[in-house]
Amino acid sequence: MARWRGSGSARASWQLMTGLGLSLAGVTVLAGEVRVQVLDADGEPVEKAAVVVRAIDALPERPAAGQAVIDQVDQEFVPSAIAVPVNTRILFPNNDDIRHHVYSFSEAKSFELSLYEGEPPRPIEFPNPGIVTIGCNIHDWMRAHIYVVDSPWYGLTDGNGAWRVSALPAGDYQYRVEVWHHGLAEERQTVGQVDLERGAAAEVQAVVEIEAAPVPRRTPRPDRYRRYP
Ligand SMILES: [Cu+2]
Repeated sequence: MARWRGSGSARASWQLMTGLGLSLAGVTVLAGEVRVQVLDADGEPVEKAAVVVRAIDALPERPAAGQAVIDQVDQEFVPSAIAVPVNTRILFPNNDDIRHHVYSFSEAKSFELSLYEGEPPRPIEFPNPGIVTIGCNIHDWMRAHIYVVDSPWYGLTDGNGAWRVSALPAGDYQYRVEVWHHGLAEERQTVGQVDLERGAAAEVQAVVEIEAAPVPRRTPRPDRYRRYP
């Protein structure tokens, strides 16, 4: 789990581990694989960062849109982070016995699902790449991040800050590796460029400086909520 740094930091930055800033630790015999580890400035793994890999100088491949669900359970969003392709439709069911009011003011997608229980009236479509932060208007601590990506190769880091993609097209391609995280000043940071020859694998270790989770933007009415432990 990443240790969040204190809030108020004006900027975030990334740095690369070796050479020209890129830790290209070894090219081995595995085919079309890129392994990425994301660490914070203290060397702690960053969990639930989105990693996006793009082929440079190749026709852009569009990821297939799908459907996803972000549940509301015990007054929390489950999962609290998700990476989805552009144009994915996400349903926000409420499994609590109280009403939630789900909203986003994010540039990539702004929407509002007014107070409801059970199934919301409709899924929400996410046509623009970027990071969408959702909250609940009633329970201010509820927070989730939707990473809407425009590449077919993406995922979230695990508890060790690690993620890998092993199905990259064979060939003499260059790939760009990006880390997306809501705590980064720029939200998306290029952390490496990988020359991936046929039958090759590469490792990228990215150190990113991340800010604390955003301060809640609205204050809940005290009579309307009980603080979730
Ligand atoms: Cu709520």
